[in-house]
Amino acid sequence: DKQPIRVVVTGAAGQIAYSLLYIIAKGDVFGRDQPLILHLLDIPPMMEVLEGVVMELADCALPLLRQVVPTADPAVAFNDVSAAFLVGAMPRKQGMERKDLLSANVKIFKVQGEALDKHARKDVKVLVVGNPANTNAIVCSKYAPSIPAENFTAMTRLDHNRARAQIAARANVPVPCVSNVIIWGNHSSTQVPDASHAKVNVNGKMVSASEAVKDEAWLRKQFIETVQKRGAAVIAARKMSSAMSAATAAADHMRSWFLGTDPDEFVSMGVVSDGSYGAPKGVVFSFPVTISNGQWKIVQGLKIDDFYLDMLAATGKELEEERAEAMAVIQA
Ligand code: NAX
Repeated sequence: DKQPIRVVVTGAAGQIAYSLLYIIAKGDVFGRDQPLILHLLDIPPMMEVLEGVVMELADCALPLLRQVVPTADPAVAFNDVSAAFLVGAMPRKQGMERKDLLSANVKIFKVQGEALDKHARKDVKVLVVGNPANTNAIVCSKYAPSIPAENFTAMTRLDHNRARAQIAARANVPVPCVSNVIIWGNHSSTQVPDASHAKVNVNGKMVSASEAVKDEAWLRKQFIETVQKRGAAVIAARKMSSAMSAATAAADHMRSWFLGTDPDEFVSMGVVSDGSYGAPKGVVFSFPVTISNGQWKIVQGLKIDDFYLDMLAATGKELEEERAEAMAVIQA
């Protein structure tokens, strides 16, 4: 029998966590034979709500879930964890300036970075979901110098899954038939959804997205805009932001990282940039990656059509600006 691993979810009383905790606890992320101890972090005013979540987890009677630790103390939450889903963040409130939002989040991710540094396993895999996810991941990593920078990643898997779903619907194939879409850059409206390297299985034959969709104009315009604006469209309809799909994507991201990608498959992940494809070095930039033995690798040698190059530069520039703003808050 495997020993249980400790997994922390922050923002555990929130709406993404409400879907995510069940997906993790039933074994869909770390494997059906991997027992788990779940650490749930939220802020003190949310402890009563969190108690309700703990009751529901118990009532699911899940065989792999060995213990649940609800807490408002980062030292307890991050103790000995192998995986961290950093979902909790300061949401943008009405009248709040971008700068205020950034400085609130710098504080949160500084505290959590320090707690990871002190208390987590040195091989902890960290996924930042809370926005601005890419920049929060840099801040967190900066305050956890004893943990490799490669272990801090940001979520663009939701955008990746949205892109697959759009192409599958357009090509009239089931969504598992679509792979190798790419989300480049920031998890923001400047992200670059790129289907030019995608593979689509149409009746058993592997073809490009262009061949499957037969509408190049759609791939270069509506497809890109729909994926970029999907979060806003969900808010407009639901009056709340994406939660079920965000939770599913967070689970997909961590499962790929722990268990690896399929042969010939790549997925999108915000990772520390080494300058590949002209992205600025040191920012957390979404790239296509393959994963084996728990290590991600940026896919090299893809030919990037000129059409996407300006967009790649713009999203990289936005990430550099965000990083500069975060560093200014840190130094202030
Ligand atoms: P909710 O507001 O429902 O939940 C957030 C929870 O985080 C709350 O319970 C809050 O008390 C808690 N929290 C706040 N500060 C905390 C701290 N310092 N430590 C621990 N917990 C803290 O938001 P939800 O809809 O669950 O979204 C969470 C975050 O995900 C937001 O920042 C949101 O912008 C971001 N998203 C990121 C996505 C991505 O693709 N990267 C997509 C979905 C989502 O919009």
